[in-house]
Amino acid sequence: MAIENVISTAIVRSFSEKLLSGLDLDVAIVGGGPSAMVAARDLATAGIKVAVFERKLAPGGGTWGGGMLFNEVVVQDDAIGILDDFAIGHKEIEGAKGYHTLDSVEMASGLIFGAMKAGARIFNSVSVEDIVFKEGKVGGLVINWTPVERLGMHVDPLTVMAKAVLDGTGHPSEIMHLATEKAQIKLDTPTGNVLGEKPMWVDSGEASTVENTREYFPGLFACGMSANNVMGGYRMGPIFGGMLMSGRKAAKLIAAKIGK
Ligand code: 48H
Repeated sequence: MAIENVISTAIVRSFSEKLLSGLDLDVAIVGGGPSAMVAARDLATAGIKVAVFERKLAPGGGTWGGGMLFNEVVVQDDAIGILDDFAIGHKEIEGAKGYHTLDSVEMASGLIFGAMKAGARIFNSVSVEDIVFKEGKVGGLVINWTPVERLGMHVDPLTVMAKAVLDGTGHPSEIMHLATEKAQIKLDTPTGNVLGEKPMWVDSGEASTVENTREYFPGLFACGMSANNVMGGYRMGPIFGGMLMSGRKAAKLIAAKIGK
């Protein structure tokens, strides 16, 4: 076989195997931001079959850009253990004990690498356009290539079945909106709907991100900014400890729910 064919055949075969093994999951995570990456790593470490579906070419969500494109972020003491689990470096801020700066590119790449090395699969350039809602239960995701979505091409999607779905889509809580608007699901919130994110209040937002990380409908969980948006928490800017701790909490809750 010509080397040109060897390369193409190997890629098609290898990707097909990966995709086939990703069609039936324990946990399907939507979005590859920092909270999702921690959840993916922890779930995979616990032997749970998990895959992340990320719309963009590069997973990592809002991590890369730091604060206003200064590629540094801040993480507080409570979440330093999670950075250490991923071997991501950090240094304490002079005069602000308990708060650390770190390079946002190291954080994004470290989270992605750590999740993959633990055994999580990441499907990039894949957009989740719908959920599977069968006999009153959330059963999985409906996926398509992002370029198909962006170009508005009339191409039917594929489905991924999962015991649990984690909405890690960040500020827009896309999966929760699909759930309420298309499946008419009543979420476990005061109104049954997404309450909507509030303005900036750093310490409140950090705490509520973790608090709001939970199951909102049987089999449907939210983490990170998505969880905060669902429950009307405050935003917090470029501090990421809450996101990391939210991912860890989501993994614990989901593992307990699916009995692993
Ligand atoms: C596939 C999708 C879809 C879809 C969205 O926003 P993220 O970085 O996620 P979090 O919640 O872990 O982190 C939030 C943090 O980055 C942030 O924005 C902070 C701290 N803001 C504070 C403030 O004050 O503004 O990533 C979400 C990811 C992105 O990569 C999207 O592309 C992806 O989800 N995504 N992927 N299918 N339907 N929707």
